[in-house]
Order: sequence, then C-alpha cells, then structure tokens
Amino acid sequence: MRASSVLCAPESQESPERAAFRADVIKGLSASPKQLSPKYFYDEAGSRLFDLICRLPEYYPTRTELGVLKAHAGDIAALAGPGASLVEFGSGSSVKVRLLLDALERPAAYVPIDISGPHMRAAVTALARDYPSVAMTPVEGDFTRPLELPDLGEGGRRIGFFPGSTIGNFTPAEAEAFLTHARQSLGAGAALVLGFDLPKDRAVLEAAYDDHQGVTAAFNLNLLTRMNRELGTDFDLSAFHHRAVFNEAESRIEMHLESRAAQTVRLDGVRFTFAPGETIHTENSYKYAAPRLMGMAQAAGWRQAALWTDPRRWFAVAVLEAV
Ligand code: SAH
Ligand code: AVI
Repeated sequence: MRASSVLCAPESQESPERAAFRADVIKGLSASPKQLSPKYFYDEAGSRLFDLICRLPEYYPTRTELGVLKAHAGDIAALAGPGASLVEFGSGSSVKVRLLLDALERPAAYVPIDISGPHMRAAVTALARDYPSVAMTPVEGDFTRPLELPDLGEGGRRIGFFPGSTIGNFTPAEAEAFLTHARQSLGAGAALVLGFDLPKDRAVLEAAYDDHQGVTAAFNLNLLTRMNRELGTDFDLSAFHHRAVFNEAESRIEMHLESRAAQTVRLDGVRFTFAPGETIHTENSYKYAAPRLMGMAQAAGWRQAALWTDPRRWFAVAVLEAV
C-alpha cells in the first residue's frame, strides 16, 4: 500500500465531527442549489474573522445590540433575580455576557455553548479571571442537537442568552424548533434573553454583509479553505467570489460563494461540477419583525416579558419567560 493511500483513508481515522462534516458537504454539494450549513464557518480562523466582522463600520448588529443590552442590563437583572445561572447559545468570544454578569446580583454560573471549542475555551479562560466567583462550565457542541447541560443546582433562575441574531441563521421552522428545545432544556421557570435583527433598508443590510475591507468575503471564503484542509477538497479560492444579497420576499440576507467559471471540484474521488455563476448558498440571516418572532416564541412555549430596541429600531432584545 502506498503511503498516500493510507493518508487518504479518512473514514478509518477521522473524528465523528469530521465524518459528519464530510457527509454534510457531500450532501450539500450534491443538492441543487448547492448549499452548506453556516455552522461550518466557525473553525479557529472563522471565529477570529467573525470577531473582526463585529468591529466593522458597516456591521451595525453587534454595537447596536450592545447599546440595547447596556440600556437594559438593570431590567434584565431585576427579571433574573439573585443567584441566576446564564446559559449562552453560540457564545463566541463571550463579550456581551459581561454586561449581564456585571449587572446581575451574585450570578452563580455561566455555561457557554459553542461549536468552535478552542476559541470558546480561550474566551472563557479570560472571563473566569475577571469573574472568579462565577462557576464556568463551557460545553463544546452543536446547539441544534440534544446537549447535556451541566447540573446548575436549584439556586437561582436559569437564564438562556441567545444574542447576536444567531437565531436568524436558522430557517423559521428551525428557529421555532430551537426555541422549543431551549425551553425544554432550560426547564420550568426559565427565561431567555433573545437578540434579533430587524428588517431595514436593503442598502444598510447589504453593506453589513459585504463590507469594503472584504472581511465578510474572507469569512465566507474561509469555508473553502477549511474544506480543503479538513476534507482534502481542491477548491481554488480565486475561482469563487463572495456574494451577499437581500432576499426581500424571504426577509433574509443570503450569502453565497459564486463560481467565476465552469469548474470541477473533487472530494473523495467524487467530482462536483460548477457552471459559471453557480453558487453554494452558505448562510441565511433572517430579519424578523418583532411580532413575527414573538409569535414563533409563543408557539414554542414562551411569553414575552420585555421587548426593547435601539432608537433607529434596527435591532431588538426580548426577554421571554417559559409558560
Ligand atoms: N454570541 C456571540 C457570538 C455570535 S456568532 C455574539 O453575539 O457576538 C455565532 C456563534 O455561534 C459562533 O461563535 C459560532 O461558533 C456559534 N455557532 C454557530 N452555529 C452553532 C451550532 N450549530 N452549535 C453551536 N454553536 C454554533
Ligand atoms: C452569527 N450571525 C448572527 C451572523 C449574522 O449576522 O448572520 C453571521 C455573519 N455572517 C456574515 N456576517 C456575520
């Protein structure tokens, strides 16, 4: 047996996560139109690029949500009560949770959940230094699957935290299913602090997802780099370009990787062909009007306890309570 064929026997050596990634990519590139889940953006480079996106002048969601959270951290603390535990879905660099930890009365625990394990753990190590009295139990995993949450005891209230408008990266049906599962896993008496991006002018939206410096393009194209490295595909990055377009009928920004020419990409000996202009649909970012999302939350067993926006009404933060 040649050494190269040993190196090319991925099925026998790879982790369950890598095997699931491979299977999803084969399925997504075989579909018409071609598509991939945005959860695969977040390897270490993708998580770093996302942090850069958050600081871009065009990417208003992060700083707008931070403003809303700052204005209402005291209200959230009053709703949460003393000794609460926070569970953040898709915690990233754990920046926003600092506002809640600062405002809450004796917060007991913080459980960040993220698919980007090393990035999450580095963020939590820094956070733990600043909040030594808060028990921190990071969970690496996919929050769309059943996850075992650490035992948070019977002390204070359980508060789910789902900021960033990450809920917009699901389809509406997936978003409702997520809200249902979150209510079940957080349990009776829980609350959920949910940040979501509101519909607005197309030009503002498209600039936010296609910035001048090309950081969002790099974030999108990094998915090809990741597939080449982890799965052994032979994507030529210069043969694809980033596209972000607001699909008004669906009220969502779509990100695509568009093929500049007719080309073939190989994975495990299978050839995937691209016509010029054909795309891989890599992300949706739904922009929900508040009544629509609150209707979905209600169907998932939550009642609205509070809803705040910024003065321009670009971004909303809701507090939901389990019915
Ligand atoms: N909460 C932070 C980060 C949002 S970015 C903020 O508001 O700024 C979205 C985060 O969710 C990323 O850190 C990404 O790694 C994580 N993520 C995306 N899909 C995920 C999934 N299916 N399961 C777990 N984490 C996921
Ligand atoms: C994580 N998520 C909410 C971001 C968004 O705005 O949909 C991901 C992102 N994609 C491109 N820029 C940011």
